[in-house]
Amino acid sequence: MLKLYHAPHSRSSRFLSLLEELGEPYEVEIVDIRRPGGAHESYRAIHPHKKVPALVHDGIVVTESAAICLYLTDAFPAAGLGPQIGERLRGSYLSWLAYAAGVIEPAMFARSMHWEYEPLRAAFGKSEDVEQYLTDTLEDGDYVLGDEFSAADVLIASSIMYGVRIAKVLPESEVFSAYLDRIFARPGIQRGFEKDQEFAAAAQAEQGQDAE
Ligand SMILES: N[C@@H](CCC(=O)N[C@@H](CS)C(=O)NCC(=O)O)C(=O)O
Repeated sequence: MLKLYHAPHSRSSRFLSLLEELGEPYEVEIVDIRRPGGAHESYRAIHPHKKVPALVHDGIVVTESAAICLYLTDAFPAAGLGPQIGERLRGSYLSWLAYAAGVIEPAMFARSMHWEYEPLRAAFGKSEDVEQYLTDTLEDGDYVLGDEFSAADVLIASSIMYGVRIAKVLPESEVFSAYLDRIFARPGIQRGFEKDQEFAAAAQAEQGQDAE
């Protein structure tokens, strides 16, 4: 059985979508990351930084979004959500997963903080280069792997969505908008969104009850 440790409207939300795309049964445990002091200390046994997402599968704990994507698509290859070892696009797939976590996320954060970029000191890329690379890639293909949707798109689309619509560190370009429309039109992604809304509403209702 798969269990997702999740907080509504957070980086774990995209895993509701990925799990829905995967079509495997899963359960969800809500982690209250927003309480003062963060998640309960007992959650550190699952995640070393008390963050979400975390996934447990048959007693194995997997943390870090890119690793969870890879774990799921390797564990359930029949879903066809990630190229397998030996397949032509495997290298690109791994590169995009690592790029999402190791380059896009820090580069966009650096941009939002107006950090001055020092190429010889920072291991991640310059945000202008990230923006250009994403634009060029998505001009050339519908997905980061070209014609093939994969779990990497779940990460990349959520970063672009956050960058464009929330942090406003990426432009609302035609290429980004069309890509987001394409990804968010997928039924599994939609179901994940709806489930996240339900979890958010339930958490809010619980908080309201606690306040009474
Ligand atoms: N590198 C982690 C980041 C996860 C992360 O930043 N999660 C945030 C929610 S969006 C969190 O749980 N924050 C709670 C905290 O830091 O106490 C990943 O990609 O999975």
